[in-house]
Amino acid sequence: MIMTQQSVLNQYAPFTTQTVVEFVKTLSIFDHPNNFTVKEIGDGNLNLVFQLTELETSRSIIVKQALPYAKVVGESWPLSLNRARIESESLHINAKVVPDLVPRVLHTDYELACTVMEDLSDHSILRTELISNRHYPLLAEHIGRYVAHTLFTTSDFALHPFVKKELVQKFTNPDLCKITEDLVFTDPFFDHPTNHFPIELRPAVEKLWADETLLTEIGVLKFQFLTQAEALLHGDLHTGSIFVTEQSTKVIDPEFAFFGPIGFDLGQFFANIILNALSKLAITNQRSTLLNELLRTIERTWITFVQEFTKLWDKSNHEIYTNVNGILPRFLLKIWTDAIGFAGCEIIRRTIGLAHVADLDTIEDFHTQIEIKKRAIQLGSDLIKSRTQLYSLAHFIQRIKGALRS
Ligand code: SR1
Ligand code: MG
Repeated sequence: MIMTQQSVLNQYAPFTTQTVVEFVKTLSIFDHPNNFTVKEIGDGNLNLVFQLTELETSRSIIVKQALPYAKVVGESWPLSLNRARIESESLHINAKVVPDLVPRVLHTDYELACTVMEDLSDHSILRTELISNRHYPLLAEHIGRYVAHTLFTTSDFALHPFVKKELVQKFTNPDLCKITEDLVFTDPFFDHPTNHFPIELRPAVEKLWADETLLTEIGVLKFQFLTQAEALLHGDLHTGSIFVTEQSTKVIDPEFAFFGPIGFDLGQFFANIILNALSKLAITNQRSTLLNELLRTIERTWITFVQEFTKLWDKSNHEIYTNVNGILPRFLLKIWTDAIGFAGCEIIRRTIGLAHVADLDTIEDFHTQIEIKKRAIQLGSDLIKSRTQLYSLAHFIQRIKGALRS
C-alpha cells in the first residue's frame, strides 16, 4: 500500500528522512522549521533514530521511532510498538528523580511510536569510550545515584500499593521482556540457533550446557526476572545505553522498562564494565591503570547505590517495615546477590548469544580474543554459581581480579 504524506503522519508507518521532517514541522519545537538537515543515525538493534538540525540555528533534536520488528533480525521477529510509550513514560518518571541523568523528552506520539528528545551528540557512547581506554571519573557516582533513585522511588518502599500496582500494569512489557527471557536467560544455555560463537569456543560452551548446577541457578534467576516486580527497571542498562562527557552522564533507551528485580540493572551495568575489563587483557599499555579504574567504577557504583538507597529509605519510605532494623540489610544483600547472578548471565550471553559486545568482538588477535572469551564464560558461570558466597564487594572484586590475572 502506498501511503500519502498525510496518512503517514496520521497512522503508523516507519519514517523516511522526508516524512520525519514533515512530522517535526507539525510540532512547535523550532522557530524556523523550514530548513533542516536530517540523518538516520540508529545503530542499535531495534529502532530508527533520526537527527534533525535546523540550519538557521544549528539546533538539533533526535526523533526515535520504534519499528514493528527487531531490526537486528528482521521482520520475522515482530515486536510491539508499545515500547515507544514505555520508553517515553519511563523517561518522564526518571526525570522526576534524576533529571540531570536522562535525556529531556520534547514530544511523544503514541500512534507513530516515536519520541522526540534532546540531541546528546555532544556526549559519546560509554561503550565506545571504554573501548578507547578513556575513563570517566563521575560515571560511578552518576550510575549509582541513577539506579538508587529510579528503583527506590518506584518500589513498594516508596509508593502506595495502589499506585505501585497501577504502574506495574502500565509497564507490563511482554515483547521486550521476552527478548531478555530468551536472549539473556535461556538461549545461551542451550544449543539454540540464536547463539553464535567461533568453533574454538565450542568445548567451553558445551561444558556450560552440560552443567546441571549452573542451569539450576540460571533457572532460579530467570524465574526471579519473570516474577519479582520489585521496582521499575531500566531493563537494558549496558554501556551502549549510557552517554557520557567528562561532567555529564545520560542514561538513554529505557524501552525494556518493566517491574522486575532491582539487582538486574546493577548486574547488567557491572557485567558490561567487566566485559570491558576483560578486553583490556588484549593490550599492554596502561593495562593495570585501566583495570584499576574499571574495578573502582564497580566499587564506587555499588557504594553510591547503597548510600543513596539508604538515604531514601530513611526519609522517603511509605512502608512500615522500613522502620524494622533488619529489613534494609537483608534487602540490600538480596539486591547484591541478584546483581552478581544477573551479571554472570549478561557476561555469558554477550559472549556466545545473539547480541555480542564490541569490547570482545573487536579484539584483533583472534587467539587472544578466544582466550579472553573463554575467561568471560568461566567468570560468568562462576559468578552465577557462587553468588551467595560473595557476600561483600571485596569478595566480588577478588573474583573478578582472578579472571583478569595474566
Ligand atoms: C533483539 S535485541 C538484542 C539486544 O539488544 C538490546 O539492546 C537488548 O540488550 C537485547 O537483548
Ligand atoms: Mg537499546
